[in-house]
Amino acid sequence: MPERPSITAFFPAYNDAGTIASMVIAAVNTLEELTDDYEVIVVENGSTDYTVEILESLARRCERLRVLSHSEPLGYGGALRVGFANATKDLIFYTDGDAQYDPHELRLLAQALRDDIDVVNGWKIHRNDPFHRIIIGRLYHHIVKLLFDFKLRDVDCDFRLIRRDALEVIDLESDSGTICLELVKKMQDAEFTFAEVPVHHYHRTYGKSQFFNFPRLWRTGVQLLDLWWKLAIRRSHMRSIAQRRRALIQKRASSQSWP
Ligand SMILES: Nc1nc2c(ncn2[C@@H]2O[C@H](COP(=O)(O)OP(=O)(O)O)[C@@H](O)[C@H]2O)c(=O)[nH]1
Ligand SMILES: [Mg+2]
Repeated sequence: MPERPSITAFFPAYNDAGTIASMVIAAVNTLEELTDDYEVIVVENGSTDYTVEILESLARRCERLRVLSHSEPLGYGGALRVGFANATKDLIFYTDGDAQYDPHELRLLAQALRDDIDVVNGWKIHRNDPFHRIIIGRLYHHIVKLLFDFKLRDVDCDFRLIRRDALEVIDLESDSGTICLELVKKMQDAEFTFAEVPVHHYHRTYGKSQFFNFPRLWRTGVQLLDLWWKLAIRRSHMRSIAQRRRALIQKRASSQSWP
């Protein structure tokens, strides 16, 4: 891997008009410090505020920005899958378009990416969400840790830097927020190495959470059990992971630029 690897930064955005412009600009400024070869992608679908207008205006001014607008509902998982599929650089960084994380802290992720690390995952120093959400979030954390045997400190932290070749070893299927569990579980099962760095988490200053309402909580519970059945019990994903991981190890070993 070159000393300054190329980076794709992407954000899922749904009704994030109040935050998405600053996210893109903060990402561009940080990427310019870290690499000469980067792109920024925003995956938007069906926003009813002025997100699309802001993004179109930004894209006219910033040639490195690609806006992928979809009219069909993607869901959070669908939006992440579109971002991953369209990323073209060696490293992929993503975080949410609602500015609850700060793209400047991509620097911290990049510093922690040693040659033997495949994923650098943030962990929230202090979660800035409403009190009831913090309590339910803690409960969720312990339940999923037990169900999926997660080694990571904060699986739910959507602030990650991932090597694209490692990501290509796994297939992601989730359409909803459970995609984070699927991503981390499959990367863990593929024996990729993780580093973890503390990152700040901020109050949502604009719009409202797509996840946190009670019908959704129920649906998330059902999706969680479905994922647990597939990934922790049936484990049919392991066959393709093992084959593709072997191929990746060979590819990395034969690649001259790989240390
Ligand atoms: N494109 C797209 N983005 C989404 C969708 N659902 C959520 N997002 C974005 O993903 C980010 C995280 O969603 P949010 O509702 O804040 O989740 P929370 O942080 O867990 O409360 C936000 O920036 C949302 O705009 C979706 O269906 N499509
Ligand atoms: Mg949020």
